[in-house]
Amino acid sequence: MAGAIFGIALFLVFTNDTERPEAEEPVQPTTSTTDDGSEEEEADEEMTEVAPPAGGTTSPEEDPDPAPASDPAPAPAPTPQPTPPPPAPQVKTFELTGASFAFSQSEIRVKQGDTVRIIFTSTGSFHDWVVDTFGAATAQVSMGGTSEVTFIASAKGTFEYYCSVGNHRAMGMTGTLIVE
Ligand SMILES: [Cu+2]
Repeated sequence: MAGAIFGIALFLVFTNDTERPEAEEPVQPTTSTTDDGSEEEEADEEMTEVAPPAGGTTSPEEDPDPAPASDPAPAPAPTPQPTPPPPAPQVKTFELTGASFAFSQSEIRVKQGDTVRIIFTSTGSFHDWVVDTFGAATAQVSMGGTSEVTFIASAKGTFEYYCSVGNHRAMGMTGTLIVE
């Protein structure tokens, strides 16, 4: 297709150059009157009309260039994603039971910032589960009862949890909460 167009353009250019002198020569000698002048104008118009198509093919190609140039401008939209924070805090659930006078689990280990959920069930008499530092305490429940408490382990360290009923703490109903 392009080859054909190019060929036509070449043909037009070639024919223009070659026909021009031939067309002018026969016309000029024979035409000295006003009537012939009009013929010359027609001949010139044909020449000029033929020429534009050759040049016309190049102008449309130049127009599209400015348009795409403006498109890339809005490209820098993507914003760099913030680097993900260190391991996201998790909810860590522990199910403990308490009897007289001990907890089923003597140590609980979590990471700082973790949300700690304690589900405490008494398998003995009246008991609860308490950590003073984080203000965490379940309700006091009797045998078979369950109570839970949720808190955030906001500080690192080793903390004692215990049963606050009677002298159960002194009787050894304690455990260790380790926040790393
Ligand atoms: Cu107790």
